[in-house]
Amino acid sequence: MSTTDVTIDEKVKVVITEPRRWKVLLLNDDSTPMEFVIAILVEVFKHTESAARDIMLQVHETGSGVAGIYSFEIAEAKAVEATNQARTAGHPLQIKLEEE
Ligand code: TYC
Repeated sequence: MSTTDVTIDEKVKVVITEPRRWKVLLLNDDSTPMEFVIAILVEVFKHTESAARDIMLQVHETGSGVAGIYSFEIAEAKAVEATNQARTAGHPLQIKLEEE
């Protein structure tokens, strides 16, 4: 019986790209109560009360603001959760996803 040694000279190219990130934007409207928006920012987006108030005021004063930045799946889940809570409470709060 004979044996043969084989050497494999192979290079593997690994390309790593950063995962895409998505901004969850809150849009201003005339009737969603300020305290409701703050509660959503605390409960769904895990902000402190003080940060939530600042984001809510930014939306109220400029028309939009970033609630958080996440992978697409997490951004979508949080947007759906916040929208469901708003509709259940009868508020027109609008939420958009935008790639970072
Ligand atoms: N503009 C609303 C009001 O005066 C408050 C508000 C803030 C609504 C942020 C939506 O995403 C929003 N009651």
